[in-house]
Amino acid sequence: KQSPRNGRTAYHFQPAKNWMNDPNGPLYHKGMYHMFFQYNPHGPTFGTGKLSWGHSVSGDLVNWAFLGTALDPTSPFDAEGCWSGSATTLADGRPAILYTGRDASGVQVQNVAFPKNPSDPLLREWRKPPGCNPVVPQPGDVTGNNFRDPTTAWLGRDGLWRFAVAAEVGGVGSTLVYRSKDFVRWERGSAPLHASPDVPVWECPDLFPVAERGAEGLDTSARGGAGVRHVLKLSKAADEDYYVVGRYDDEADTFAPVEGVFDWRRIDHGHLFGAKTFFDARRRRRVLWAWVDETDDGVDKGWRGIQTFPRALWLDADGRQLVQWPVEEIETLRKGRAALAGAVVGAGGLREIAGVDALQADVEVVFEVPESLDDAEELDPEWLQHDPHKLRACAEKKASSPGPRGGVGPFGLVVMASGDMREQTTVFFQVLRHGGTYKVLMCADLTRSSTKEGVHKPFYAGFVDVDVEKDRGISLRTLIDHSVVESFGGGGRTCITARVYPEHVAAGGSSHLYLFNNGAHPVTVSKIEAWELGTASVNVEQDDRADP
Ligand code: DQQ
Repeated sequence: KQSPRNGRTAYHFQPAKNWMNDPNGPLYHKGMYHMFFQYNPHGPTFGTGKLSWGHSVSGDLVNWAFLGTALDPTSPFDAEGCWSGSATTLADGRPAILYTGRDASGVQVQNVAFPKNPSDPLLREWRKPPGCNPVVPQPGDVTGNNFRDPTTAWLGRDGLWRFAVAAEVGGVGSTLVYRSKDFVRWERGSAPLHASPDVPVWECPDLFPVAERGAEGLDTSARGGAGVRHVLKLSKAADEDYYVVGRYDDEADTFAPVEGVFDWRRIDHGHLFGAKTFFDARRRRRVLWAWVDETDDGVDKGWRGIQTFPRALWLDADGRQLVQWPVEEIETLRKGRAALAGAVVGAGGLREIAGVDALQADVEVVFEVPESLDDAEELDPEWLQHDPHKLRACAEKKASSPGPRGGVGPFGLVVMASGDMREQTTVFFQVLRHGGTYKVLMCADLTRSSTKEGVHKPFYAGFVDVDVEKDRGISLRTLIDHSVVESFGGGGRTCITARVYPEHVAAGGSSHLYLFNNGAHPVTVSKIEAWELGTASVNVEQDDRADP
């Protein structure tokens, strides 16, 4: 039984205490992974936003050592906060940071910082050259003081560096590009990389290349052209993270979606924010981090904010959507393994997966849908609007009435369930008929995740781009870690990240993990592997380590 960890996770990145939000400047440098993050060293709230950059290093993306803060709001050009930004490896191998400062009067500007001692592999100290900061003051046509979050820079064929930054220009949410020869003097590109008249404020942009075939990552400066596409990712203020796949032309600094329109797709159908990727040169991977905020009622537990478990990501064979998957280093944490041989879960069935600690687990399952899909329910066209409230109504209808009903699904996992099942979080699929074909809906139903009041208990849903008539197997991988449940459906095409705060867990009660099937027909589970995961060493405070 786990001692109450106050919801703290065992293997997700989080500081030992205090407030954390966006990931900043993730970087692989001289054999070490660096993670910087928006950090309030003084307490567990965003407060006035006068944030620093926390800094941790790791050899494996799993275990992390906190090095303190790399940037603090101590200069005129960041006195009100060192806000989000990115790291770039320059031509001579030295890293550089570009970040947003809120200057002494709260105006957002862009600054540069370099390692104080470039030969220190831990990059412990950074200097912000006063002579040149801000390298990009706020332009006159920016409105709403929305001018922030510079990306990792990339080199164009003309030998000039470029970075992108989110800006509200005349009320229009835009992605601007700046160019420089020396990384200090920057010129604004003539036209924005993208502009959304209907969205005034975007944040945390990311622009990165992806190979059209295979899962290997590309360096951020990889040229567009045959075999390479680019992803433009943006966080919509007070909303979610979106991306679109397109073609970036470094000649004209233009980005054109492959589908001709900005058909924004969600990075994750649960809730995360400020996602940022980096190129992991060691394993030639594109790796994504994203902030996952607390969704409890703000209770003071001394800390707030975790990051997703790092995800490798690549382009799906359809050339339009991303596939995300926990980096393989997670396997170093695998302890006890429970394997249920191919199980059949009958209509209305519930089968416990015993033998692993249900609070720190990694579960991989393949559900084979029944031969006949005749009973699949009709998809309500309103659901296509991805209206979570409609979808939630659907789930509540389903989840509340016991026993099997018509339909193919819902079938999936019950996680973090109390012994009496009064608390439970379900992650499931529902096969729905839609105009002569079938769509697969993936859901995470948190409506009964906790008996605690004041805790957000949403219902998340997204469609999974799989063709069940061609391949009856639908895969689900779920990482469980005390107060977070990260699910990857359809091999990682559809992800749902959810925070849960069950009282039975807080009280140190035992938690259970089940397969379930509330459809009308038995479902065969052709693969089920569940591992208990150990506790990683994540930013453990020295005094903690002193404990016996
Ligand atoms: N958080 C940072 C900003 C960014 C926002 C400040 C997104 O730079 O736009 O902590 O969460």
